[in-house]
Order: sequence, then structure tokens, then C-alpha cells
Amino acid sequence: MLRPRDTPTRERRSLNGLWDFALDPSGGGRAAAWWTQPLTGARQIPVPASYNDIFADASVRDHVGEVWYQTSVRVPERWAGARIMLRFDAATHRATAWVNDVQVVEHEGGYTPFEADVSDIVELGAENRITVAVDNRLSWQSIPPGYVEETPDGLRQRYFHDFFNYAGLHRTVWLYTTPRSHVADLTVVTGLEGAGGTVTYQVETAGGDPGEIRVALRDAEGAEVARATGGSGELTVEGVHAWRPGEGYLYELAVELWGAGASPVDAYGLPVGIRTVRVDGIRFLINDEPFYFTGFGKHEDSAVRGKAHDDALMVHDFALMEWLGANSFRTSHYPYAEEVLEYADRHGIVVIDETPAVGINMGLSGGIFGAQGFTTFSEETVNAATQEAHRQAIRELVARDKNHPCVVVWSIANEPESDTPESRAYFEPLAAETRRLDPSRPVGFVNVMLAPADKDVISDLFDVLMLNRYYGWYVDTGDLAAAERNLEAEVGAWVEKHGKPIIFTEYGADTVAGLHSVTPNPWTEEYQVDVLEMCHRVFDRIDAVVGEQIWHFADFATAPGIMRVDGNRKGVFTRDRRPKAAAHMLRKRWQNAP
Ligand code: BDP
Repeated sequence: MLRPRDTPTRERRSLNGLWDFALDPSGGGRAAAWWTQPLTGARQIPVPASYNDIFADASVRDHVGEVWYQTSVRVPERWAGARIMLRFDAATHRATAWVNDVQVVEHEGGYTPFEADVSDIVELGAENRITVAVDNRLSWQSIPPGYVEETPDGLRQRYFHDFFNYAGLHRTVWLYTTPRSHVADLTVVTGLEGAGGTVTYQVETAGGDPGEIRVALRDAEGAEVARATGGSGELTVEGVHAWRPGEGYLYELAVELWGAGASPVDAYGLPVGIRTVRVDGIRFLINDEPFYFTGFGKHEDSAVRGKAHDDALMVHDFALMEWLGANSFRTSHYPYAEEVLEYADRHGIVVIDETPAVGINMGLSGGIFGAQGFTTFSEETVNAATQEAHRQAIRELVARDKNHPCVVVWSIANEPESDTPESRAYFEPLAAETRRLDPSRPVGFVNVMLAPADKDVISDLFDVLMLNRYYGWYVDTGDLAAAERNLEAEVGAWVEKHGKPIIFTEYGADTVAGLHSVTPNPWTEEYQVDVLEMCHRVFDRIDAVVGEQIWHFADFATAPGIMRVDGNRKGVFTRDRRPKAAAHMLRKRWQNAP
């Protein structure tokens, strides 16, 4: 799915800004056709933002069900004849949108874009009303799963993941145009051979006769290095400047559709990084060179905005990672805003790209050990319909992100149940589907501590092992000698059984900034440093370990709980991005800084 861009044949208009907003606590908005009129009693709300923390109002923060957003937009007369699209970069977790009185689109899944052709619905040169109902409910059939409990005090959303259920219009809303006959999708796969590079491309068109399809590859200075005609083919680049970790060199693939006129009917430019990724035994290779991941599991999370994308915060987070010498991160636990991937492309930061499939594990409670009293896989819980939603989430992730050079692994789930025959039956087709959709990248899932090598029954389906381990925190708490011994023994068993590269995708300790101790004391800044250093000693002794991504980049919001102190405190930075002692230690390790 192509990201909207301004090109000689296309125009975008962001609908970001203040919209009208109303809760629908009784769920009566649809029956009363709220989209046909101005929202009564509406307050103003920023888009993009999670709605939860904007107002000083617990009924908004803890709302369960639909909320309504409304704005109006003047559609320019000059757009007559164009294909006019309404696009939501994300609406969490599901949405229905209307333009004027007409329903135009419905979408399930909180972190991938969706759009509608509204060419025949909008009135040109006039104000048009756009209304969106956004639903934050999670069910056994949603990804991620959850359930709504009816209590004497109203509805309560229960869920199985360890981050707050922020909701709303989290990313940009666009109105944009394309010509009627247009480039609908592009797929590139790149290769390297000696000093040369290849870009295999495929152009999908729609809206009538595409005419002649011309493609040109331009280098970062704008000089053309290869060209071709036709809907698919392979471009070769002599003396290629490869994309590599630390240097996000990008070419641009310029695609044009030509009719009989003197200018193209449609034009679209896609940034392309030429690089390869593959797994070879216990090595993870980028451009055929061994790569060692350093960095974090992250969240899209900050005060006030919740999970909304924000350019200032994004650039700051990347700056902090650069300051540390981190070369990678995982989009735990959902696809991030496309701006984030574009930034990573351009700066040579490596990404493990994850679906929103988190919490498919009833042995854990909110990510923390402690059974839920449910069976994970059953007719009443995670079932065939859930699996279908999961498959769809994978499809939408790959469709959106397949062309990003920064993405080197697909992570199809975080810490699912993976030690039962049911889990194998559930994941086997999903792993196969991911490979079918993209044979060019390694596929993995993130394994939970409850399913070590001797219990896990699904890791053979995947290319890399991604492990979340909390030795020194949830187990061997305060006893780092035992933690070190047990961690090393466990990794040894994985090496022996699978002989695949191992990336530690989570390890760490909750740490309250400002808490100190002279003896090993959980929650202190010194203890976080000790836990990380203990893990690093083990990683450095084992060749198969090819990556360390700490949990977490920054403290983040969670549902309330006695295991959480105003959220999860495993950040190396506080929620407002101030370094804890561990940040300085990591900078020495990753940056070799004095
Ligand atoms: C893991 C989860 C992560 C949690 C983390 C923790 O993958 O989402 O936040 O543990 O407990 O289970 O801090």
C-alpha cells in the first residue's frame, strides 16, 4: 500500500488539527446517525493523539466502546476529475468513517492504514463533513486480544498485554488525489553482487489503461543510474552505493505512466535502499556481513499524546539512540507510524517489524507471570477467527512495509503460547503465510520465558530465535550470580537444539529513576546496570547471540497494577527521556565512548 506523496500528478492535504470529539458511553451514536449532523456537546480534540490523556477526565481515559470524531474540509474545485482518497494512517483499534451522509470505509486493526475512494461523494468547492467512529474494544477475536467485562460499575476492558490501551486517531488523516489511471502499488526486492546492485521491481496499476510504464532509478544526487519500461523487471546498478546499518543511502525509483500527452499521466517516487538480508547458520547477515543488533524494544508512548505519532518525539528518540550508539530497535508490539520507518531507512537504523499480536498467552497476565484462568487456544478464546484476524494483520504489515530497507525481520507475534500442539497448529500456517508474502526477509516470533528450548514446539518454523528473558528480575530476583548461571544454561540449550542466530529482544529490570543503593537492590539505578551487565557478559560468551535489545527504551504507561509504579519502569530513559545510569553504561558499551 503506497504512502500518499505530493508528486507532479498527486496532491495531499493533511486533516490534522483540532476535530470535534464525543464519547458514546451508551453506544447509541449509530442508531441516532451521529454522522448526519454536528456532534452534540462535542469538545475539541487534537488529531493525531490518543484521546485518553488529553482531558482531565477519567471517563474519557477509561472509556470502553466507540468515540466519535468529526471535522469538515473544503475540497478544492481544481480536484475535479481526480481520484480523491480519504486515508487514515491509523485508527485504534477499529473505525468506521463517513463523508457527509455516506459510509465510506470500515477497518479492523489499530496500527495499519486504510482508505476510501471518495471521488463521487465529496462536493467540490464546498465544505464536506467527515465523521469517524473509533472503537477501542478488544475481544477474543481481535489482534491484540482482550475481553470486555460487564461490572456493576459499567464496562471494563481487560487485556493481556503490558501497555495502556490507548486509542483514537493516532496518526495523520489525509485527503489526497491520484489520477484516475494510477500507480496502485509497487514492490521492490534488492540484491548485491560484487560492485553491482539489482532492483527487481513490480508496478501494479489501476483505473484503466496505464499506457506505457516507465521506471528510472536515481541516486541520492538525482542522477539517473538505470531505467526500464514495463510493469516489472530488474534494474542493475554498476558501482552500487549499498544501504547499510549506520548509513541509510537511498536511491529513488521514479515510476511514470505515459499516455499520448506531453507529461506523464501519473508519477510516483519510492525511496529504495539496496541491501540484502539473510541468515547463515548462527549468523545474521546484512549485505553478507555479520550484523550484531544493539538497541531496544520500544513503544509509541509519551505523556499527553499517548500513542500518537509526533515528529519532534520521533527525531528526539532517534537522537538518543544515536547518542547511545544503538543500531536497531523492534516495533514492539505493533506496526509503528510510517514516518518512523522512513526515518530509519534514511538513517541506517535496523528494524525488527512486529505485528500487533501480543498477549496470545494465558500463562501471562499483562505480560507478567501469573495465569489468567483461561485456556489460550479454544473455541471460546483464541480461535480460528482470531487466527484469521492475525493473518490479516500480517498481510497488512507486509503490504505496508515490504519496501523499507530498514526492515530486516518480520516478527509475527510477541510472547505467544508456544509450547502446546495447539500453538503449533495456530502458528504453522501464519509462518508459511509470512514467507509466501515476503520470501526476501527472515521471519521470527518473540519467545517467552515460559517456553524454553525443551518446551517450545514452534521455533523450527522460523529463521531466527528472538528471546525475551528476565533473569535477575522476574526470576533470580536480586541474585545475579544465579541469574548469570541460569541464563547461560538456558541459552546453551537453544544453541544446541536449533543452531540459529539468537537475538535477545527483551531483558532488563524495572528502575525508578533516582533510587540508589550500595548493595544489589532491585528497582535502583545501580541494579538495572548490574542486570544489563550480567546479561552482556553471557551474550559476549556465546557466538550464536547476534543481538541485544533492552526492554525498554523509555518508561511507559500500562494498565494499573501492583507490579507497576505509574507504568512500566524498565526504561533506560524516563518517560520524559532523561537518562538513567544505565544509559551512560550502554553508551560506553555500544559507542565505546569514554
Ligand atoms: C514481556 C513483554 C513486555 C512487557 C515485559 C515486562 O513482552 O510487553 O512489558 O515483559 O514485563 O513479557 O516488562
